[in-house]
Amino acid sequence: MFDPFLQELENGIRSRGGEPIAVPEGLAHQQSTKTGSHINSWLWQVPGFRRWRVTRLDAGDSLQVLNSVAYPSPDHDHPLLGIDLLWFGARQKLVAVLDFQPLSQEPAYFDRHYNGLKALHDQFPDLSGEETMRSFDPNQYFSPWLLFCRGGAEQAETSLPKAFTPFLAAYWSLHDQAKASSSALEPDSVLKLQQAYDVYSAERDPAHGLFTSHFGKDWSDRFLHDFLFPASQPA
Ligand code: BLA
Repeated sequence: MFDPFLQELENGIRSRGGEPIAVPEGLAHQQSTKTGSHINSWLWQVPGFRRWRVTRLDAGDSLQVLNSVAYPSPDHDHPLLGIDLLWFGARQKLVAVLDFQPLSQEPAYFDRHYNGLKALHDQFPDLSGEETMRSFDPNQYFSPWLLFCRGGAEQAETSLPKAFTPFLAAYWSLHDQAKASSSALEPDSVLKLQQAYDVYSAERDPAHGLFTSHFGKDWSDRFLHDFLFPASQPA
């Protein structure tokens, strides 16, 4: 379902000099003996970034996922790239979240980094519904201009493909601007905030139950703490 987006993401990463690097042992691929679903993950070394991870889950008609997070190098304080796309085929249900995930909720931070995303938020009202968050706090590591849609086939097949390319382009453009200007936050603070994102996300991520049901608790715990959010520690 999301493979064209996965390809586009990968093409962008490669065109910026990104190289695949090793995923911790046993976490790059897993197949469920129960459901036959499989999950693949990639790590990229990309100039200007500390870490860039990508995951694809294929559980057939029940669920397709594309998930990615990019952590800029600590010498730049711009937001993380956050992508979470879910398609529940049997129910024809889309959950799409695309955001520049902020390190701070200060107005000055938003003024510096959000012109690109604000424009997309206005341009794609179909993906910019005021959806309620059930597990996350919208005021922590999410921006007021995130593209967040709980929709159906129409949004999945029409709105999302139209928005995905400009969303990535806006993030690359933000990244280029950030590299060309000086960071307002010190590298130490940027790193601490990115690590706090991992701790927070590992606690709240609604995916853990889903992973456990497909791939068992031991593998899912390791995947969560060693791959998805490495600065988090097992409870
Ligand atoms: C919601 N994300 C969800 C849900 C699942 C996943 C199962 C609940 C679906 C629903 O609300 O109906 C799935 N999340 C995953 C998977 C992975 C994952 C499979 O991390 C890992 C491979 N989530 C992110 C990122 C963002 C994000 C980077 O991982 C930011 C763009 C957002 N996901 C996000 C939000 C929700 C969500 C905002 C709704 C959660 C809520 O209602 O609080």
